[in-house]
Amino acid sequence: MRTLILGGDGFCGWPTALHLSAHGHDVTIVDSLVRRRIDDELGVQSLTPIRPLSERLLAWREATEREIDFVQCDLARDYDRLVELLAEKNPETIVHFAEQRSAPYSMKSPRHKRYTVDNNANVTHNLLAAMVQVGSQAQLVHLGSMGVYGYETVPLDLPEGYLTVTYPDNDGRPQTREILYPTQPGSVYHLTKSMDQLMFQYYAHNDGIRITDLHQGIVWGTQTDETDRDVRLINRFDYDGDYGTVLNRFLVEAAIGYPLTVHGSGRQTRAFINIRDTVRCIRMAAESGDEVSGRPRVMNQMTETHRVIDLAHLVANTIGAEVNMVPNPRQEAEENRLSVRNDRLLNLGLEPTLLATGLMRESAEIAHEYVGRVDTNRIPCVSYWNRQRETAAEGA
Ligand code: NAD
Ligand code: USQ
Repeated sequence: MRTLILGGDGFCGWPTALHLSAHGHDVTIVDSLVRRRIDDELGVQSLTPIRPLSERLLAWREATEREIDFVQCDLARDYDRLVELLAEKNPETIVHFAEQRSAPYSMKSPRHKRYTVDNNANVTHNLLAAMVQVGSQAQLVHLGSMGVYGYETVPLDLPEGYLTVTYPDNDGRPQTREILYPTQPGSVYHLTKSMDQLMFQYYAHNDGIRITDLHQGIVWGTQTDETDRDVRLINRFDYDGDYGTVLNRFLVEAAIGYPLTVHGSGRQTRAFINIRDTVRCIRMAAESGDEVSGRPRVMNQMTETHRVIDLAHLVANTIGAEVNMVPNPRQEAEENRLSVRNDRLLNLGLEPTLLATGLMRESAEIAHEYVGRVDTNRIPCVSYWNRQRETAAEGA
């Protein structure tokens, strides 16, 4: 299968590129390398020493005799290059990871909000328009977010993308239809994922583009079977206040004896998935294809839900750490319940890697190994959802 991986130098994209290559896909990575520049902007580095992409690709060739091609392209800006690329490679699958993915980064300032919308909306729309322009028959597999559903407590298991609603027509007869589950984004980043959904709905309906939107939970862990093969293939591990996600941050905090940073009450419940399951799910999505149905296939890509405070206690009990309740920089519900359907990936063969399986220790060991690379000044989350409003109010 000819497969393009957009955003293939990132945390999810790199191990996915290797996993698909190992399973016989003919992979091309397309990436602007903007994420490495954002590390420079923020003055942070991955906990793990990630190598330049050229070195990563050489290491993969040496380890497997398999080639992965790389094209550097800003997909939000260089539309003509994207069209050329689709025509030249004629991919059967396009996996789309190429977005600014941090909620805190998206809330840092008006510039960061505007960059996130500009980048994410343009990459997705450029891709869809280019696929139509070249008559691409590829299946587009996009990485969306569980967060588009919002984190209100609702008395149902979150369905996979669509909600069946019943309403009375003008004659009072009950009618039923399926609608996209109403979005309730909790950050500008999550807002862009909600916008993506509408673009997918439109292009699937109007142009018959085949789309699978994977609503993914928070990814934890770092290594996969493929990235483990050579130290030069090591995956990114973000721990800083902008890009570090909660469980990976707790593991690094525990490794350096930094009190675990639980935001607010800690009673926020979120969905999680291990990076090893991420790469498998994407392969299952790519290889199961999708009928041209005129609407996107949505699958919830998560394996378990946890409250933040329970994760903190789990890390404290397993690895040893102090738990600190810090003021919540975000505007989010103090508490929510969350229950999610994930039948579609289970039916495709997903065997969930749960926290209970002990893999947390593997991540903790990596955190220990690279502890010398941690900059503790970069741990606090200093992106405030409402700081500007508060500052304006204080000044008024
Ligand atoms: P990441 O920041 O590590 O990787 C994103 C990659 O996309 C980077 O290599 C970056 O350089 C590239 N990119 C961004 N804008 C681009 C552009 N305009 N042109 C070309 N390349 C561009 O992020 P990640 O953690 O790997 O996330 C990948 C996708 O998965 C994102 O869309 C994210 O929303 C989704 N996702 C991630 C998580 C998670 O916990 N990491 C959870 C759910 C969903
Ligand atoms: N949190 C803490 N302490 C921390 C960091 C986070 O208590 O040190 C809390 C947050 O306040 C939030 C929860 O943990 O309640 C999750 O935060 P997160 O940073 O781990 O995850 P989030 O911002 O939701 O974003 C991440 C990815 C994003 C993806 C999303 C999936 O960065 O790309 O879309 O997870 S989901 O959350 O399901 O929408």
